Amino acid sequence: MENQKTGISRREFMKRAGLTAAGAGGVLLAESALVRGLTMFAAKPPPAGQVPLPGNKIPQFIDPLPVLDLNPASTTGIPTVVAGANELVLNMHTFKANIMPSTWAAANPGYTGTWTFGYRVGPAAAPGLVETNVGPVIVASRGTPTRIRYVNNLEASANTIHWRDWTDQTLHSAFHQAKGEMMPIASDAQLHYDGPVLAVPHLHGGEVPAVVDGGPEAWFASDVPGTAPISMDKGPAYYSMAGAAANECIYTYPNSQEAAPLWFHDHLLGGTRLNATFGGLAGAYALIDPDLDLPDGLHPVGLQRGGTTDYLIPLVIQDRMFDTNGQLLMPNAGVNPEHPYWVPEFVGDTIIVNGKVWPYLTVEQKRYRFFLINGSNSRAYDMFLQDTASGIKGPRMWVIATDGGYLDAPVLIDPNANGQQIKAGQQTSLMMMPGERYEIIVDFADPVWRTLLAARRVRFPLNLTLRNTAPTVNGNPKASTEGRIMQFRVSTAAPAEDTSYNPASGIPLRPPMVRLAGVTPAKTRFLTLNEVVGAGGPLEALVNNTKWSGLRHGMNPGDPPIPIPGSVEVPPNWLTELPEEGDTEIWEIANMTMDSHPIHLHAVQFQLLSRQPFDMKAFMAAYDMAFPDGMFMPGHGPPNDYFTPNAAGAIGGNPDYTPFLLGQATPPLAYEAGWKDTVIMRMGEISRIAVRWAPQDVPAGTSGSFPFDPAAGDGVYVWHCHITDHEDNEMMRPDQIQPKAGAVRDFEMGTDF
Ligand SMILES: [Cu+2]
Repeated sequence: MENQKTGISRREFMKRAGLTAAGAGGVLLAESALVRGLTMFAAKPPPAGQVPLPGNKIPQFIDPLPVLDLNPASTTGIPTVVAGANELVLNMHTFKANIMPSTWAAANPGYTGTWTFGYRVGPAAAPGLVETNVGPVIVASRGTPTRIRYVNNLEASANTIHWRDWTDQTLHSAFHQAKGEMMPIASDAQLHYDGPVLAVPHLHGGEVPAVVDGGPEAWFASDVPGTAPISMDKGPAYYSMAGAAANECIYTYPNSQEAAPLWFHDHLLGGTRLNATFGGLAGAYALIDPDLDLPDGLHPVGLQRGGTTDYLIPLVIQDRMFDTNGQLLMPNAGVNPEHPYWVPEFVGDTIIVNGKVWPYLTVEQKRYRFFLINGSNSRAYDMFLQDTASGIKGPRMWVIATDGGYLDAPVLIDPNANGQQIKAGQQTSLMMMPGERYEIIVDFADPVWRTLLAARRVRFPLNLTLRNTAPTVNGNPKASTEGRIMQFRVSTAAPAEDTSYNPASGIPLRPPMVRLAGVTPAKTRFLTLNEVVGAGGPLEALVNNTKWSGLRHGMNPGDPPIPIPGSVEVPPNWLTELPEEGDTEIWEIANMTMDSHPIHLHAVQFQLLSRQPFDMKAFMAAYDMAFPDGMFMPGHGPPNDYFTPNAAGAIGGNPDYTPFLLGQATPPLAYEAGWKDTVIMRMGEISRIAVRWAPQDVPAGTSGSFPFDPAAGDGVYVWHCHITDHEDNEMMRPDQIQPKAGAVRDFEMGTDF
């Protein structure tokens, strides 16, 4: 019997699911990719007029990595802005960037840069050719709000960025909203979007009021018209402080949270994969805390050696495909007729870092601090360093910060750990799925590594490759292309003494963070990740089997859609996640898909408690049986009433999973055990997170409130999968924090934001 969710026989599916559920955590991703591969489709043609340039035809390690440049108008580095009291203007532009290697450009004289989207600093006209399209690094200080005027000047055409070819108007998206329709327009199904480019900026990881969160329906249109008019130039959740032009929004972020490596990127409904992760609208936001007492040698935005500061180096890691003209090429042949242009997971065969194809960075034999962002659509990176010539792995890496801020102490990643150490939990690589960030320190004079080099008589200078071994829907990465992220050229230069913070010392990075484990939750929600599969492959992905709108089919064909029972309408959607401000909730999320998903919650930082395998076959049988006709109904919401607790006391509308648990719950990896806003949830596992709807530094077990009304202006947040191809196709839900009565606020709507 064929399973309607997977399109393959249930027995076949469960055999593989059982295999992965029993496996160790580290191999799950690989096996899930293998399983996914079975449902994958044959290669489809590229967009009309573009010929793919295979990644293995692009030279590697030709040009230096762009690093941060304290000139906000820099065209060679990453423009960097220290935010203060003044309004910052960020223009969303379409422009040319020097993404392709200079040797390739020299051999292709017709190439004058790759058309891309990007954020640029200042109100000036679109820039000329720049080295990178990566958005500016904004350095903001805790306690000093950052006011940003975002200006949408984006344009797209066959002569510039081929963005229109990538749009799919069958998705629930801003594109039909711009035409005044709540739902996709049937007559547009085979057509690409032809109006002005729509966009909305989101501060990822930011603890900000919902109206300035830049959610998917808060979009606004460019002042550059398309070929067809639109009837709405703002989304239903658009908000701005007073004084914005029609193609602008003005947001002020409170910066009230703990120091953290945040980033900002576009979040357009049905278009995040096009605008942000593939198009280029993304940048780093380093929130520092001037009052945080850091250990000697650690600087808020880098490392300190005596009187010298070495600024941190952002590594925005993304994958791309290019055409033979060096222009962005996004495959747009859908796998199902229902979505003619949507691709379930974009995977590029070329890696870019900070907007440059396979760059290199020359380093001295000393410590460096890096700020890593996985800014890709769907690609995970599992990373370690390796000497290119000898194959010796290392140096070691130390993780000092997660998505939401500093860890209590550095966590070692040792690629040469032995079996016993690995069994004891030692990690040998750093895994990141889209949306995750980590800050790491690498000592290019690591004494342990130098011993290994000396034993093999390897001498400096030497070249290291930042390797990637994470599989994709296409299987394992090719070692010669996707298996390489960038190169580090370690020179013979070395300081007489490196007085910067040494992570190997184990000196704490901060006073111990608040820990939410053990707090009695006000509510436990048990929710699911679901995949709906059509004739040709994945059709859509869902959280808790619920559409973005919260609407499901009526009882009979032809009936209008109806909201999930008990849900609350915040137009134009119906919400089921309505946590009370100050409450600590446990969210238990069962991944019933054949994929890993990085699940991201807006508004707060949370903590991963554990992951535990469950018997998917048996659970799914019970789950399916709980639906009205004893059969899974895609998009129906959970099978039972959302708000009636199940046998284990959890709301969410799903049957108790307890009888189906397998094995032990495993704690988060040591480097994940800090504040996170995006965590990897694997197939066949229940991932448990503790979410407190309050600031991070409120003591555990107490309530607390935000300095702003989180629901001011009836604003909503979202929670979603950060595979942007998934979030663009229903794997996202709006939610709203119920403000605490009587909470003291000092950041007010209308004046402060
Ligand atoms: Cu996903």
